[in-house]
Order: sequence, then structure tokens, then C-alpha cells
Amino acid sequence: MKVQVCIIGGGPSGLLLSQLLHLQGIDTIVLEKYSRDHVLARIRAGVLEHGFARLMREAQCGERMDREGEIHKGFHIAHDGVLDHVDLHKYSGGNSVIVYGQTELTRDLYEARDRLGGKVVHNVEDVTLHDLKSGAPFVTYRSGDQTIRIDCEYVVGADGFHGVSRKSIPPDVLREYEKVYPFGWLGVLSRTRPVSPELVYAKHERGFALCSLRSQVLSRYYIQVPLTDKPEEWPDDAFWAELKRRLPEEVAGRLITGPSIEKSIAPLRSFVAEPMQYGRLFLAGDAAHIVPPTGARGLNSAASDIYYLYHALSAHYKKGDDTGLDGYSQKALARVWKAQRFSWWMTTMLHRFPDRIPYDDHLQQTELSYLFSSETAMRLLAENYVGLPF
Ligand code: FAS
Ligand code: PHB
Repeated sequence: MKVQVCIIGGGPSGLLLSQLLHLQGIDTIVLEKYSRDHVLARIRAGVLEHGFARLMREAQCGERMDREGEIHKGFHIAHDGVLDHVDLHKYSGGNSVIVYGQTELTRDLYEARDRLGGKVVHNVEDVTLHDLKSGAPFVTYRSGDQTIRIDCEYVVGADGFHGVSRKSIPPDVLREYEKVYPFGWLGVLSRTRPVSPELVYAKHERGFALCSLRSQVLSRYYIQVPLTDKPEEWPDDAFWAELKRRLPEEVAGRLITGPSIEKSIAPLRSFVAEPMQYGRLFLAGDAAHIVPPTGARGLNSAASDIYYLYHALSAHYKKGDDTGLDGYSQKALARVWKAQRFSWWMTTMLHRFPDRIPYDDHLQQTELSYLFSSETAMRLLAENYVGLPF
């Protein structure tokens, strides 16, 4: 089989790019390691930048997001017994975010690919990238006892942190930058009314907590836990009791608890791979970078990669203009590193580090008191949280 662009990974990055390119008449195929049900069983991001939402609409996938998603113009930070408000709308020049789960967004993308007859192959095994430095790269994968070859002109690696694409860049070319945090997030999904109409991030001496939501009947909560903890060590009652301890009384008193329908622990890491391209291979999303979810930048960092690749590949095929492709890595990394900085800053400000010293405690308090006493500081947070321009 021959296509113009072979995309590895059927998560949000790969699917969104495939849909956008299809609408430009560019022929793609998406190769996904797991089944669609497996991909859609993942519970991940919950907050979309306005730039991501714009891309979904441009991809003709934004209708349910706009109908069911919630516009959020601010959020709260609970700290030192007080609940302070971050007015995103005021301090970002009128922007906001949409609260809409990645699971639903990915479902919308799959259904859009189906509507257009997009080629998505599930349960592929042993994906291997070949001749990336040539003008005729190809990808092979195993399906049962058959080896299938896909000839293409470009390969996009949108196969996440554990994918094969980044590892296809030679070690003497690839540079990796990583910071692993000494804690994780224990996340719970429950069919309960959210404790607050807006998100509540909580800094507490017992550890970080976050109250989020997916809808008015589906809540998402997190507490910081040691990396050694396991979900099965946290029965629901223990989780709810610990969450309440970390929230101000005015919030904890309103918390509606219920059975968890999903419970998992995600480790926190900051990671960037450079360059994000090698010959005809282009990395996008988690295949190239990971952030701690504190700043809600994970999925949103993929948005600008997809935007740049979409426009670069369109310019190549429509105008023979390769400046976007040649400059992709440098342009994508410039915004990736800003998301890294913001995610590190939010994580450092709000979490309880096991190796902290009293000086660190004062710095955290100073960060928060400066934030809530300076319009400049508030504008800095707001413009990053709603999403820096592409
Ligand atoms: P993805 O990892 O979503 O998709 C990659 C796809 O490639 C997967 O479907 C995988 O099966 C497939 N794949 C892997 N190897 C392959 C191979 N060899 N061949 C073919 N296919 C292959 N972000 C937030 O903003 N907020 C959050 O709360 C949040 N929570 C998260 C919790 C967890 C446990 C994880 C892992 C991530 C979380 N993230 C969060 C970040 C997350 O939303 C990612 O940013 C987002 O999934 C990135 O999308 P993709 O780049 O498409 O990568
Ligand atoms: C979520 O709803 O899963 C979520 C929201 C904001 C974050 C992280 C996770 O910063």
C-alpha cells in the first residue's frame, strides 16, 4: 500500500492530524497498537486550550465538544486555609478553556475518521520505520503472521511516550531532557456532582489535591501520593477522607462522594526529546514531550505540534513549499519548552516535595502571595493556562 503520510499512533495527536490532512486532500493511514475500545478506555486530560478547540472545529470534530463541553473562565487555588480565584478571562484578554474529557474528544475523532472513510488500522504489532533519511521511507507492521508494508512520503510519530518512533532516531542524533518528580497523582473518576463549578487546585502540607470534572454528573479528583503507592492500597473511603483533609472546609463540606468508576496512579515527569524530526520522520505529542499534568498542558502541548505539521504538510503538497517542514522541530520545541516551564512552575508551587527544606516552604508561599497580589503575575499564569499562541 502507498500513502502520502503514515501516522503511527491512534491517540488524539495522530487522529487529529489525520483528519485535518484528509480535509486538505492529503492521503494518510493511522497505525494503532491497540483496539479502539482499549484506546477509549483511557482516562486522561480534561482541559482544552482555546487553540486546541479551534483545531477540533477546523477538523469538523468540534460539534459535541461545543455542545457538551463547559467553558471555564477561571479556577481556584486553595492554599494556607484560603481559597483564591484565578480570573483567566480577565487576565488572558478574554480567553478561556473548555472542560471536555480526552476520552470523549478521542471518540469524536474516531467517529470523524469513520465518517470520512479514514484509514485506521488497529492491533498492529512490531511497527518498524525504514529509510527515514531517504525520499521514500516505508513502515512495516505485523498483523497475525503477515508482515504489511506501507510506502509513504512522510512518517509522523504520534505514538506516545512508549512508542517506537522516537526510538527510531539514532542515539547519536537524539537528545533527551528529563526530570522525574518524587510523587505521582492518584486519580479517581466518580459519577457524582462536582464539588465546585470551577477547578480547585489545592496546596496542602499533606500534599497536592485537584478537584476537576468531566460534566455536571461526572467528577475527576486527584491527590498527590508517593510513587510507591498502588491504587489497590487506596479504598474509596480512604481516598475521599484524604481528599477532604487537603481541601478548605468550605469546599470539603460540599464534597459529594461515591464509588470510583476508575482509579489509577500516574507518575509525574517532565520530558523533551530533541530534535522532533529526523529525515522524513516528524514526532508529535507525547512521543516527543511529557509534562506533569499540574498545568493541564499535556494534551494541549500536542495541539501546536499538530497545527505546525498540518500547515507544513499542506504547504508542501499544495505549494511545494517546504519551509514549514524544514523548520518544524525548532518551531514546535519553542512552544513545547514554554509549556514545560509552566508545568514545572505550577508543580513546584503546589506540591509537597519529600526533600523540601523550610526555605522551599517560604518560596512556595511567596510564589502564591506574589501571584495573588500582582496583576502582572496573574496575567503570566492566565496566558499560559489558556494556551500561548501557536
Ligand atoms: P497518546 O499516548 O495519547 O497516544 C499514542 C497512541 O499511540 C496510543 O493510542 C498508543 O496505543 C499508540 N502506540 C504506542 N506505541 C505504538 C506503536 N509501536 N505502534 C502503533 N501505535 C502505538 N494531560 C493533561 O493535560 N491532563 C491530565 O490529567 C493528563 N493525565 C494523564 C494521565 C496518564 C496516565 C497519561 C499517560 C497521560 C496524561 N495526560 C494528561 C497527558 C495525555 O493527555 C497526553 O498528553 C495525550 O494522551 C497525548 O496524546 P498523544 O500524543 O496522541 O499520545
Ligand atoms: C483533569 O480534569 O483530568 C485535569 C484538569 C486539570 C489539570 C490536570 C488534570 O491540571
